[in-house]
Order: sequence, then structure tokens, then C-alpha cells
Amino acid sequence: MYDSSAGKKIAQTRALDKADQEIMVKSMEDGIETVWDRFAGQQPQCGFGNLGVCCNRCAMGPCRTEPFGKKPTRGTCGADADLIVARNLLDDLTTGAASHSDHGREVVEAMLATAEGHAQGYQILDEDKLHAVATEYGIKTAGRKKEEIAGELARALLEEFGTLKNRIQMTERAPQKTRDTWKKLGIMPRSVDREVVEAMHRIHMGVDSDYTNLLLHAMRTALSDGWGGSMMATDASDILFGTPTPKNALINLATISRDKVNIVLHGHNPILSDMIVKASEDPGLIKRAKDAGAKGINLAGMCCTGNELLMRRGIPLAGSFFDQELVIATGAIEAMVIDYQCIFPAVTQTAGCYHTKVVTTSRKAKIPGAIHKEFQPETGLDTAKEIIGLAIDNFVNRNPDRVRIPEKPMQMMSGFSEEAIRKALGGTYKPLIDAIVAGKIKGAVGIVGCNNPKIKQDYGHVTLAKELIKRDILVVETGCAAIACGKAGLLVPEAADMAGSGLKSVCNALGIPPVLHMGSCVDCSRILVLAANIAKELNVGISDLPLGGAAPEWYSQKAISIGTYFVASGVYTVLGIPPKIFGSPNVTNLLASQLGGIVNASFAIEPDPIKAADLLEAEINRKRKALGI
Ligand code: BF8
Repeated sequence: MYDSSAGKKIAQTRALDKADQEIMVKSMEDGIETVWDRFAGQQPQCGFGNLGVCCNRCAMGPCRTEPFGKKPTRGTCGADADLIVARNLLDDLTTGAASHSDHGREVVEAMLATAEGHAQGYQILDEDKLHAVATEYGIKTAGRKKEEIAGELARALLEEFGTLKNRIQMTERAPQKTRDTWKKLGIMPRSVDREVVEAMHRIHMGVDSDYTNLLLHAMRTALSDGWGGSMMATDASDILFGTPTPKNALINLATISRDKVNIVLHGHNPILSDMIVKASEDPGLIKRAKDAGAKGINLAGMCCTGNELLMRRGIPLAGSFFDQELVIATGAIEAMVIDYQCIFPAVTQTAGCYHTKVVTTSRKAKIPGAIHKEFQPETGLDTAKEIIGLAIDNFVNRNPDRVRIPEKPMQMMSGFSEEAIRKALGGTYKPLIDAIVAGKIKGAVGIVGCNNPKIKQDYGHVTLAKELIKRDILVVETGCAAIACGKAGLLVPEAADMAGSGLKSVCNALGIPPVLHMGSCVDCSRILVLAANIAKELNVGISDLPLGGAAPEWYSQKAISIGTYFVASGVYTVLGIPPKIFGSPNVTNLLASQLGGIVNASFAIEPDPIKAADLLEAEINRKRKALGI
């Protein structure tokens, strides 16, 4: 028989959050395999792979170099460890940049379809932002209909992906000094698709064999994501669905309802999830749910599409990356609706142990065992209603004896877009700059990224955030890092009591938490814009500001792109999970040290979040000293 006390002990080593632990024990009782079990089954992981020295790029391989032998070995083509590590890293980073940017393109395409009147159920919700972005693109706004402006803007944004223009407009949001660094280094991104395609070309055998040259292109590709694809995803989503404003909401697995039809929205792109929210308000569907014996329809977000819904609509958030199997193990999920990115291929296997239906919606992301309902903006509302209907019809199959839902959701505050932060400060960054100059706030750190079984779920995010706010360092967050801190109760104004006295006084005066939720992973672009606007106000570069970045639990290729555009933009960034670069001391040295002399920022690798806080605080103090404050 299953020993639940042993299960509890295991759960405590795997996850920080009590609600997660509770359902993890249930998943063990139910005999469900989760990410932690599969990770354990992979041990010991390949040492060569961990060092980044495996090359499986061509049919002469697979090859690997012997990093610790007396005589360094080379792959069949002659690639040494430096080249293999750099090519692998650029490959991963490019996958991440492409993923963010392809998501961005889809939102822009939905904006175009909306402007042209053939997107069903969508509208231009934020005209102010539409006008602001259109003006940046030199598009006339006065006296024109919003659809006309949106159409012209969408076409201009799509042009940023192409190769004719050779310039990404949004890079001009960066301060001049930062842009000058990019120009000098030849890493100013030309277009989103071009950098991605060129990266793929360079890593083909026999093209770029210089690790430094490859890593410079890695920065250029990452910049095309941060100041291009991701930034467009954020801005086009704001224009279509509204720019987030501060709002209260609930978070953790207790947001799953005992008596309503539960639909989990998992993935990244709000063009799907936002339409499901709209469809869920349909009186006919609510009646259908009640006729099926439920009290209504409960939507719960997961991962970054959950963050999008939370930021704009206050929809409850069930959890992060590592909660996707646990949420199904509550036994109360009628449908998990997904688009793409960060979806375990195993979700259909987990769902198969309960009555849950997994619904895939993108032709780019199908999973065997799922029901596929292709989602297109042209028929968005109809498809959303069809998916909800499918979930309602599945309610009757729920087995109450197999349901367990934790008792208490956590309160949180989200919605801190760059615009909302500026507004909370009274329309200008001056109060924030004054607080930094006065030392009430020493600086700010962006904590971003995922969960990874190499570290207890949420421990890295939460410990680092607590440690930083204690030291009067403001924390801004996105992605699963923000979800972790939400579950831990750090995203409420009362959490200011855990902050140092300076930060606490500022938070209390403004009624804000010491850890600000700025959105999904593409919304790391909001952090860039925030930093850029403050730097421009002070007439300095981003690298002069007392800022830092951290990804304590990252797993994804997208996180490599984010970390790299942070660094290339001048933000010192600490990684909690070591990247696969240690097979090349030269690559490691370049990223961790030499970059400092090139872009005035570098990477550090520190798995211990307390020591990571020490590194970030030291960096912030260095920057403060250099600014004379
Ligand atoms: O884009 S933080 S696990 S869900 S990659 Fe994925 Fe990482 Fe979560 Fe969002 Ni971002």
C-alpha cells in the first residue's frame, strides 16, 4: 500500500508550495508519473551533454570532445570544444528567440485580421497604446479610424520580421548609449527572421567556426527577440486586449473549483485564451454548464497565457510550469486547453488517468492523445465556444471520489505594466529615481524564468526575491518566477513588511507590493522599456543603472534568449541553473567575464539564491558608486 507519510517527505523536497505538495502526494497515491519521477529516471544524466561538448549536428556525428583528457580532442569535422559549445548555445538561444517572435507574429496577424474586419470576436481595446505605438512608427493617427491605424501598424510590425527594412523600429526605445554599444559591436538587430535564419546558417558545419563571432551573433539574435519579437507580442497584445493595470486575483491549485466546470488555459498566446474568457461569459454556455449539474464555468490560467489573463482580466492562476501535471491530478479538470510552448508531451498521459480532455489548438503544436480544435482568429469565438462546450459535456464524467483540491488560494496583485508603474508613480519616474538616489531603494532586479527539477520548485525564485527585498532592492518579475512569488504571498502590498525599511516605506506610500508582477515571458520586454525610460531620463545607458537580472530556475531555450538580451542590453544577470558551457573554458570566460568589457554586463552562475543575492547587491552597489549615489 502507498505510504503517504513517505510521499509527504518526498513532496517537501520537490516543491516549496504547500498546495503543490498536497496534490503531489495525491498524484503519488494515484500512481501518476510526473516531471520529478522522469527526471529521477534520467539519472545520471550525460556528463558530456552537461558540459555542452556533444555535437549531433551532422551525419558524420554524433561526436564529442574529451574535455579533461591531456590532449584535447576534436569532432570529425575538426570542431573543438569552444566551437561545439558555442554552436550548441547559439542553437538553443535561437530556438528561444524564434519561439517568442513567432508568438509575436501571430498576435500581430490577429491585429491585422481585426483591423481588416475578419477576426471573429476581437476588437482594438486600447486606443491610447495603438496611437502611441503608431506614432513611433511614423503612422498618422489624427482623424483616422482605429481599424485603419491598426491595419497600417500591423503591416509595419510584420515588416520588422522581413529583410528589406534592415532596422527594427523598437530598438530605438533603447537609450542612445546602449544603442551606440550595439552599433560599435555590429550587433544591432536588423530584423527578427533574418537574425534567426542567419544563426541557423552560421551553425551549419563549415560556416562560422569562431566561437567569439558566434556568440556576438547570439547577442544580436537575442536582441531581435527582446527589442523585436517579444516587444511586438507585448504591444500588439496590449492594443488588442488592453494594457494591464493593477488588480487583485487569486493563485495556486486551490483556484480549481469543486462545483464548476474547470477549464485550464495553458500555454502562451492570449489570442486563444482571451477568446475563451470571452466565450465563457456566454449566457447559453453558462446555462448549459448548470444543466449539466455544475454551478458554472471556472477558468484557471497556467504558465504564461495564465499570466496574460491574470494581468489583464484578473483570471485566477492555478500555477506554473511544474503545476501542469499536478493540476490534472486534482481530478477536477474537465479540459486543459493549450496553444504552445512549455507543454509537457506527457500531459495527455496524465490526463488519461482521469477524465480530463486535453485540447490542442495550434497546428504547430499537436500532441498524440489530444483532441485537436484548430484555432484561427477568423473563427475564434466559435472555436472557443466549441471548446467550452466540450468541457461542459465532460463534467458528467468527473469522479468526485478522485477529486482533491487544496483549501485556500493565495491573494495576489498583478498588472504592473510599464505604463501602470509610471502611473502609480504619478506619471513620471522622478519619485522612483529620487527614492533610488536617497538610498531608500538601492536598485532593482528582474527575476524571470521557469521551474527546473534540478532545484526544488519555487525555492530559487522565492528565496532570492525575499533576500533582495530585505536588502531594499525592488524586484520585478515575469513568467513562472512571478507565479512562484505569487503562490508564496510576496505579491501583496502587505509583503512590504518583509522588505527593508526604505523599500517598505516606498511600497506603503504607493500601496504596492515589493515584488511587482510585470507579466508573461514576452513581457520581459516591459522590463527593458522600464529600464530604458529610466536611463533616458538620467541620460545614461542601461548598463549605468543599479539593476540586475536573475533566472534562478530556468530550463527553457527562451530563457537563454532572455538572459542574453538582458546582458546585451547592459544588465548583469545571474543564472541559478548552469548552462551547458563548462566544456569550454573560453566560452565560459567570455560570458562570465569578457562580456563586461564589451557590453558592460556579464553572466554569473550561482545556484544558491542567497549567494546570488550577494552578487546582485554587490553589482548594484558598484553601479551606485559609479553614479556617485
Ligand atoms: O514563457 S517561465 S517555464 S511558461 S519559458 Fe515556460 Fe519558463 Fe514558465 Fe512561459 Ni517562460
